[in-house]
Order: sequence, then C-alpha cells, then structure tokens
Amino acid sequence: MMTITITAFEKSPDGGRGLARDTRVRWALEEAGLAYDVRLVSFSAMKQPAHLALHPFGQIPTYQEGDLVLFETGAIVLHIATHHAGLLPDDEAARARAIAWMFAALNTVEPPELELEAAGFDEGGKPWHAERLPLVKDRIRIRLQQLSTWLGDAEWLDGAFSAGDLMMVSVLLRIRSSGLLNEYPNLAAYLARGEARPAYRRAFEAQLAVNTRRQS
Ligand code: GTB
Repeated sequence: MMTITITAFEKSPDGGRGLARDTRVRWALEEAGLAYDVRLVSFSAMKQPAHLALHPFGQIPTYQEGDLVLFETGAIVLHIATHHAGLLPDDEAARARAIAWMFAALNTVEPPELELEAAGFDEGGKPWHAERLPLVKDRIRIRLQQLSTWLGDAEWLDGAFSAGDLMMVSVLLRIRSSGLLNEYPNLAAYLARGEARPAYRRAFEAQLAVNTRRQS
C-alpha cells in the first residue's frame, strides 16, 4: 500500500469546526481504514507553482498516492470508495445509485449553500443584501424539503451508509449554523447519525487538533 498524503489548511478559517473540505476526505479515509499523512499549506503556498502543480485552482484538499495526484473532493472520495471496501455497495445498481447521491450532494445541494456563504462573506454591505437573503435561503429550503421527503424515516439515503451519505452529510454540515436544518427534523437527525460514526469522529478530531494546537 502506497503512502497517502492529503493537503489541508495550515489554519482553517473556521478554527476547526470541520467545515473545510479536507474533513470529508479524512472521513472517507477513516471509513476505509486507511492511514494517511497530512501536509498543511498556507493560503499563500496554495497559490505557488508547487501547489498549483497538484491543484490547478490553488485549493485544498489534494490527494497523493504514489504517482497519482487528485484534486476535487468528489473525485478523491470516489477514488477511495472505488478501491476500498466500506463506502460503496457491491451490487452494481446500488453502487451507481450511491454515486448518484454523491453527485447530488455536490451538484444539486451544495451550490445553493455556497450562495448563502458568499452572501455572508461578500455581500453583507450591499444595499440589496437584506432583500436578497430570503431568496437565497428559500432556494436552499427547496432542496432541503425535497431531500427530507426522500429520506423520510430511513436511516440513510439508499439502504446502507455509503459515500453518497458521506458526501451529503458533509455538504449539509456547512449550513448548520444557518439554522435552516432545524426546519427539517429528519435531516437534523440524519446529520447527527453521520456525525456519530466513529470514522467521522476521528476525522473531525484530527482536523480539530491541527487547528487548535499551540503555535511554537
Ligand atoms: N470543489 C472543490 C472540492 O470539492 O475539492 C472546492 C475546494 C475548495 O473550495 N477548497 C477551499 C480552498 O482551498 C477550502 S474548503 N479555499 C482557498 C482558496 O480557494 O484560496 C472551503 C471552505 C473554506 C473555509 C471554510 N470555513 O472556514 O468555514 C469552509 C469551507
């Protein structure tokens, strides 16, 4: 087994709340029972040629395993899930559906959430901010309602826990602070089930340790 090295923020802006995207990669590695190294990078190092050779957009996380270099958490988690047990079902159709849920998390649920984040970061001082915010939140609510209806009383999105759930829980965690998830109790419970998984706890604690350690 080749050494796996991922990159993460030297200091995450969230102070270790697990919102930076290395957490989902750490979680997948933990679910698969894989050891990994972490190389921490500063914001300025991410824009330097050495990092841009790994990640064309100058971001974290990246994933290195021997000669293989990957970026984009969807591709990284899919790679881990495809090559190791624990994240995708054996049945071919169920496997395809689990992958569809990964794409749904990244392509359908995360984009409106990013709008809300951008509204908070970049648009707070604009005269139209207060008017736009409810529209942005309502676009998220549409997806949350649909997801809530699909999930119903089920534990996970499609049978056993899969990489689809890992990605969906990771994506939903990003909007927890907005309070929107409290409007959908079954989604809040779904999130809690994801966070309670031992692999998630290990991933979370590992990124927290990086972000709360004393600087020497
Ligand atoms: N689509 C890519 C993927 O899924 O891998 C997106 C990668 C990405 O957005 N990376 C961010 C990054 O490197 C970190 S995760 N940003 C630096 C840059 O672009 O210069 C996004 C993130 C950052 C911080 C918080 N936070 O502190 O709450 C949450 C999420």
